[in-house]
Amino acid sequence: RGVTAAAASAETMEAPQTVPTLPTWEELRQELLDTSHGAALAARDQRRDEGLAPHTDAKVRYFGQGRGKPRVTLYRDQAAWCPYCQKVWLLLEAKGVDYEISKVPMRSYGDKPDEFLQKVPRGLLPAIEIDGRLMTESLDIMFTIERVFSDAARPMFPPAPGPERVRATQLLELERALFGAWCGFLFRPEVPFIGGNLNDFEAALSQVDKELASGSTDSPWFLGHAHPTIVDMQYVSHVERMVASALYFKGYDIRGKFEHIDKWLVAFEKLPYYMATKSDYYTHCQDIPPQYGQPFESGSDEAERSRAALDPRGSSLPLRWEDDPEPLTHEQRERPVEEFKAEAAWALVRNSAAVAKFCCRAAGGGVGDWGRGNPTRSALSDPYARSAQDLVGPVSEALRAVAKSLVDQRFCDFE
Ligand SMILES: N[C@@H](CCC(=O)N[C@@H](CS)C(=O)NCC(=O)O)C(=O)O
Repeated sequence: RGVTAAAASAETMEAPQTVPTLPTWEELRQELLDTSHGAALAARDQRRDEGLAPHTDAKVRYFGQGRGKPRVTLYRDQAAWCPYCQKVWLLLEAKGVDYEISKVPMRSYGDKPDEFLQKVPRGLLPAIEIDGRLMTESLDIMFTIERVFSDAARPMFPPAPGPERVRATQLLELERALFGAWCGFLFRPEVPFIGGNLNDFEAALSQVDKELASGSTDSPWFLGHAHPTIVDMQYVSHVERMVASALYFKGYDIRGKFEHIDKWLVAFEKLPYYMATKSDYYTHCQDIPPQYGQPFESGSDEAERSRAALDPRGSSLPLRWEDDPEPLTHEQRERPVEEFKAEAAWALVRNSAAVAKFCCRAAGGGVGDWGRGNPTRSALSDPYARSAQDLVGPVSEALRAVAKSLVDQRFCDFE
């Protein structure tokens, strides 16, 4: 860009702009650390590395004083896209049970290591070890965690037989019905005029919304406690995916249509540990097809509009968050935009070598080989593609310019 600007100004006989010097990654790191946002991000990273903050990259989590090897190991998918892993992860966080994390790719994103397949021959995630005993099946895992680490003052499921337990059990059944209706809505062709798949999905959502409305007025949660329970966790990971996919593939706005579901999601969004597990709409819409199959896209105006607005290929700068169909959380709305820019720059600085290498895969060797002809393998994943080594240096330099622009408006304005 600097060279182009100099050439352009030579043609027009204007005084050439001074080409700003690009800082090194280390200089960028220091520059960020000298700001309050950067210092806060470094402190956050340190807490995460010590296991004291929820984060997708945390390798261990401690809630008490002890710093030894936790009794629990959670085997979770690498990219934090597996909804069944998310439920278990949320429960451990909500209960404050110390745990270690071992990441394993889902089959759509890579091959599972042999050590994991020896433990879990079918390869299913999540899996958990409690005191060295391994188990699978997310709901069984959640009930086992609740039993082994019971806390009578904060029950995660009604412990005694009675009406509350009956209702909690019925709510778990309703969740499976909602899941089935979502699958019908997304993965079966649309029925013209009758609206069959939509009607079933909408009826299930209405039922869920009614259940959320029927509880205590002080509590947004299904069972009326001050905290979310296993019932809420059982729902939220798939509702998160339903909200994103219904909008993107069908133009159907669940949060706009169902007030109590929306309030319940807002309550989740106030929990830092939920936010650490949450994904964004676009990511969900890309990670659903290799895992579940390709949804049927609606051609309605609403669907076309949502897709265009959510797909980054259609975006132009400056981004207008007010128009984004994915709502910001209350906490995100309160934060100044500089904080987000600093966070993005910090992420680039911390991971610069890996990001540059990743960017250069598209021009490298073996691109697309792994996923070719197999729709259950994500075409975007390509774990064995080799980066074009000769491009890593220039790409890294371009990324330094991006990072610098994020924290220095003057650099951004340079033409
Ligand atoms: N019923 C199981 C379902 C678990 C499941 O379907 N897990 C998926 C990921 S979301 C899986 O491990 N699939 C194999 C893979 O992708 O490698 C549970 O509740 O834990």
